[in-house]
Amino acid sequence: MMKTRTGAAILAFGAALALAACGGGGGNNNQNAGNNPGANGGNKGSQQVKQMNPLHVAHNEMAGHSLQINMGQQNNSGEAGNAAVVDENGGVNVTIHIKSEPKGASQPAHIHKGTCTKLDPAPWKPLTPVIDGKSMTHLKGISVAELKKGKYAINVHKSANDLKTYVSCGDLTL
Ligand SMILES: [Cu+2]
Repeated sequence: MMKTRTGAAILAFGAALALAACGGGGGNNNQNAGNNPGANGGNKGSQQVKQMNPLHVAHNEMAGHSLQINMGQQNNSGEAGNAAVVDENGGVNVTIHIKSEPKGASQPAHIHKGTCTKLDPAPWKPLTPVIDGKSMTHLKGISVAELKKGKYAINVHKSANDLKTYVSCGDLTL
């Protein structure tokens, strides 16, 4: 019973994050609509079903269909926050929320191999640049299970012109 509740709480947290991110602004909504028309309604429905169904909750807990990630500031940027990676439609949705991003900035973000303390400098997968502290990306053909088998980190760079300066990073696995 305890385990089921924990799973449900994590799922609910993920869903809340996703909903908060989707409702964050016209830009995000437009992006979603462009990539996958009508997907929003379907996603909400299926997430609700998963929360209600104990079998799905138990499955989520065992297979680990989502990762919650702490994003830590780097180089005194103050840009700390969190990120989530959630299995969705044959891929993963990656959402990033960081605070204290400079106004008007568009900061490149990627998944890199390695860890925040020992990062492969070559980006492994590009993510949507972080603007107003937010980024949402759907990556096809990747699963949370696959990510958990390796070492990966999400990092955010100061700007397209200053990729060498990292401002935020979070390890996908501990
Ligand atoms: Cu990067």
